[in-house]
Formats: sequence, C-alpha cells, structure tokens
Amino acid sequence: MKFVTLTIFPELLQSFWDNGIMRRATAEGIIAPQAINIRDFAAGRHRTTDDRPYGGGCGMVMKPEPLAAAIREAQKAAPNAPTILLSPQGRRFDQQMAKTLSRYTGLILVCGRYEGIDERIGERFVDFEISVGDFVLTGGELPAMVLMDAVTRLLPGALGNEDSAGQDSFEDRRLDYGHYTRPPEFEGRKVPDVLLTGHHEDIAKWRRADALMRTLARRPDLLRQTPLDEEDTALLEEWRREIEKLIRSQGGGGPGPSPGGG
Ligand code: 4GX
Repeated sequence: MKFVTLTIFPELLQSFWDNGIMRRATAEGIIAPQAINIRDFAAGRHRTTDDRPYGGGCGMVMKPEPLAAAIREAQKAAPNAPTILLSPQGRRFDQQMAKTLSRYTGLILVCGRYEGIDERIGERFVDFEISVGDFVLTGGELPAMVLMDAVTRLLPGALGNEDSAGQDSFEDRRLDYGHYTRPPEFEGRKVPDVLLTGHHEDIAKWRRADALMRTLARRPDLLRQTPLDEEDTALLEEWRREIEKLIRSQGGGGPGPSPGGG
C-alpha cells in the first residue's frame, strides 16, 4: 500500500511513520509512505500556499495552484490511487471504510490547513472526502494518520499475528471484551475467575457475554445496526429475566397494564 501524503508539515508524518507498527510495516514492504511538501510547489520568493478568501471573512484558504501541482506529482508516484481529502465536511470514517480503503494499492491523502482548500481543487481532483469525527482540528495531518493507522493494521502481515485484526472490536459491530494480565489481584481488584481456569470454551463464552454487556451499556446504537444472532438473543433474554426478578424483589412494577391505560 502506497501512502502519498500532501502537507505543509511533512515532519509531523515522518515521526508517525518512523515508529511502531508503521515502521515495521514499512521495513517489510507492506506499506510505502511518502510525504509531499505542498510548499515545494508554491511559486515566488515566499512560497506562499495560502491566500485571503474571496468575499471576505476571517481565516485563509489554501491556494489552488500549489495543491494541483502537488496532487499531479502524487498521481505520478501512485498512478491508480484515489485522492482523499480529510475534512470535517467528509463522510464519517469507520472500520468498514478502513476495510474498503485497505483494498487499494495506494492512497493520496490531502491534508488541508487554515479554513480549507479552494473549492475548485475538490471538484477537479478529490475522489473521496473523509472526516474522522465531528470536531474541528487545526489540520488534516492527524486525520490522515488516523486513516493510515487503521488501514495499515488491516493489511496482511502488518500486525505479525495474522489473526489479530479479525478479532477486533467493530469487526462484528461489538465493543471489545475486557482484557486482563498479571497480577491476578491488583489493588483489591480480581481478574474474573473464568479467565484463570484455562477452560477455553468457558473463556470464549465469558468474553462474548462481556462484549455484549459492554456494547449494550455504552453503545446500544451498535446493536441496533445489525440483527442479533441466537446466542446474543439468548444472553439478552437471560439478563432480562434477571433484571425482572431483581425489580420484582424490590416491589417495583412488572409487566401489566400501564398507568394511563391503552
Ligand atoms: N476530520 N480538519 C482539515 C482544514 C480543511 C477544511 C476543509 C480541507 C477542507 C478534520 C476532521 C478537521 C480541520 C482538518 C480543518 N481542509 N479533518 N482542516 N475532523 O477537523 O478530518
């Protein structure tokens, strides 16, 4: 996977590529990251990349000519790669999108600064516009790193352990289960007993229930997106019976006519 990143701050990306999984994936030829400095394509003694907005208002806009030249250079480096603009106006990035993008052989990532880029660059050069979330950053470099990170760990061999990416949270629209390591008791808090038994089937069951419970408590929207399978339905029904039992034992209202009638 070739990543060609267009930025006025190439050093920001270099430190990211020089460490951890990104560094190893580069060494193994799984990714080939490259930064193109937009300023190298700017004209004049000052190599200006921004200018005042037509129509007035505050902030600056990235000039179209240096960006166009930089994108054309990127297209030479990664001929079949789509051009992606990181911006708050884009489609929200998620695991499914990361998976889709991981099938390309290259991606061109345009990192804007200031108020954004001249609209005509978007119309002429940009294939996808992607946002990493509903908040405003000072530049597209962090979103580009988020995207490259999520895509890289999906590429075969990138994590070392071939299976790790398939076990992820969100792969089946569930949050991850709780993780524990030694010691078995930490500041009075114990590791769930089942995890110490070595009984793989019971451990798998516990993890599945824990993932479902956490998703129900923290992100119920994820459960509404996909139909529940038999095992999850059985767990939820078991919990419903326990909750009803608990409420009845407290003298609370159970099933029956609602106060207002039908
Ligand atoms: N997810 N920003 C980009 C400048 C900009 C604006 C419009 C192009 C078009 C962001 C986000 C984000 C701030 C990065 C504005 N460039 N990008 N920048 N959230 O907030 O992707």
